[in-house]
Amino acid sequence: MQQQIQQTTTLALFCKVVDNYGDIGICWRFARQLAHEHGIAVNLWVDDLVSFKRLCPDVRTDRVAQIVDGIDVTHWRDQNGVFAPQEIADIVIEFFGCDIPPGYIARMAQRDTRPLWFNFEGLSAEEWVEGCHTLPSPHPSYSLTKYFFFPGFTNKTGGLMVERDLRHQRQQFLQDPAQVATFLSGLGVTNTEQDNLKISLFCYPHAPLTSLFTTWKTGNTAITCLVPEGVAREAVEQFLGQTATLGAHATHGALTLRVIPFLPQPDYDRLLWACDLNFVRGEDSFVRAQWANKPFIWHIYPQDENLHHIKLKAFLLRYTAKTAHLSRLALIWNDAESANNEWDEISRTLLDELPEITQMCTEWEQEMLKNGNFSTNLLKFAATLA
Ligand code: TRH
Repeated sequence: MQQQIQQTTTLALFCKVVDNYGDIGICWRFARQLAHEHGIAVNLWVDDLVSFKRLCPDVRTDRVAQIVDGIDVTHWRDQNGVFAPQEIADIVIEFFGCDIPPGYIARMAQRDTRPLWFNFEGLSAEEWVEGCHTLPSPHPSYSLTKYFFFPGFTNKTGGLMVERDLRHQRQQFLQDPAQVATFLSGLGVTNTEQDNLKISLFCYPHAPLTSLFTTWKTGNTAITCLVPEGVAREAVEQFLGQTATLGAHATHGALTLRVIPFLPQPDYDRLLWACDLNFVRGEDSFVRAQWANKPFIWHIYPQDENLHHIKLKAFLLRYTAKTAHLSRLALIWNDAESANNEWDEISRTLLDELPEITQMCTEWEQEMLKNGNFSTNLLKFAATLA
């Protein structure tokens, strides 16, 4: 027998941090939405509290169990454990196919009301996603079925994760120049620099940063580039001529580079909103840049045999139909195409085209909103199984 989705529903979300911040970044966002917008009692199991703390400073790294922002957080230390029936949630979600403890699965199979079980998959614009979205996978030995649930860019996928009041929050922030100025000056941006073209930079270390910095510093546009501490350290230090500690900054030619803190997630959104162009990476900052309604360049998470280039091209095909330069720069940035001495021209033209591209961002945002919100879509699908 299955259960109805309702306010008293409990949900366990299992997150293994494979690398960087995307895994916990996505799970934390998802957990908060389920709890705050849908009233679900969420238990987030995460194996790396140190990475978690970086984007959510309230997390205590020395606690096995804690409540953060109304969400039960459990430090997932190993695969052992015997679970009591009342510990098993109504809905169980494993992020990116992480293996949940065998004892937990065994107990899921013993519940009179079987939990609804989902695998939260990775984001891709490739066409095959639509065919795999919501497919069932029966467990080989227990009477349990797990369903694959994919985020995506079409209405035949789960859509993208977006908070109910995000647009409103963004509009309120941007309509209040004093708030934006206070936010930026809190990051060290001077009054004079507030009028510069503002760019946030979050990428993997292998991006062609030296070429980018050279173009910007020799160009005519005054730029302030904000880099969270620890990001692209080597190239940033080369430009600064000093250690890239918090607050370090230098101006060469038209470019000022500033090392800012790695921000809590809500402030990272504000950074994306406040900038004119955002360099983002991985999966979650990539999606947040789309909700920031500002032009962005995506540095995709690298995979063996350049599989990520297929993913990148699939996205660009959907996204950049109208802006050849944005697409070309993204391909060069990800080493999917060679610059052929055109780097300077392309990156400069891109700056000229920013107003036009910003218009396109608005159209894209509208299109993506039509697919609904990932969390709500997942719960709606769960209700069809209940
Ligand atoms: O950190 P990432 O490179 O994470 C990656 C990707 O998710 C990739 O797909 C995955 O396979 C790999 O991890 C294991 O990039 P991403 O996805 O943008 O995650 C960064 C998170 O950190 C995101 O939630 C935004 C957040 N963040 C802040 O909260 N503050 C900051 O200052 C910055 C720069 C990021």
